[in-house]
Amino acid sequence: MKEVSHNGEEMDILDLRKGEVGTLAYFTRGEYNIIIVDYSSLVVEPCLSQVEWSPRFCALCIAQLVAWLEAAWYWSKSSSQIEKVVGAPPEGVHIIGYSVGAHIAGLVANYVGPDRIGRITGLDPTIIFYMGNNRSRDLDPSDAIFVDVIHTGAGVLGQLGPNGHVDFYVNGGSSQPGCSGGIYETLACDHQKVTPYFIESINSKVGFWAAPCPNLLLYLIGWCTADTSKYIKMGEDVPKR
Ligand SMILES: [Ca+2]
Repeated sequence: MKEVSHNGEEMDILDLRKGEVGTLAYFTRGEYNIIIVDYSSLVVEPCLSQVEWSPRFCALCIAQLVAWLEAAWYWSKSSSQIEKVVGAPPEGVHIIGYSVGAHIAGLVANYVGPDRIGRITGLDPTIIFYMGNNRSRDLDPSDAIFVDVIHTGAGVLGQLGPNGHVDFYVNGGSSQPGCSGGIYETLACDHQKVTPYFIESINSKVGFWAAPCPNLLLYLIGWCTADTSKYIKMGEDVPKR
């Protein structure tokens, strides 16, 4: 069960259109139940003041959906009248959120019951509205059994992190190749690049291989080399431990 949360803004990669691109990628891979959460009506530009409360509202609605799926799952398992199990337990749910949506995925944890969400994938969690040490306000490792995060605009439009059990910093995490133009366009491009990276990881035959690095400085000066045995895949097929 995949749930995709997105801003719904035309400029954002994981808008409804891109959510559909991701959905098609999954369907090429296999059978999934995918639910796209569109909360664009809660954050209509330029009135971004709603962002103070709308992520919590959206997270509450997603938590209700998770509870409904769990109830349906228990009911169908115990019913002699139902041949096929429907719904899903919380540990079978994978929430994927981009930018503000990454934090919404984390906020869902504040409203679900004792059974935690199976997996949350945070795509460059935004820095704009979530700063501070109160991790109930943003995405952190306690929000799901497994939290993986990809950073492409870290420290600029995205949070520095770490936000998950594993955090990937693509090309150092802050600046991506192919992003140029004015300062705003470049920064937005870095932030948005995360979604095509993740979508490509769903069906990539070669995968995005990542190596551990102690810090950004060592990476930048080229001193970050790791044994190939320590490489892991980023994205959909990230190892869950
Ligand atoms: Ca949290």
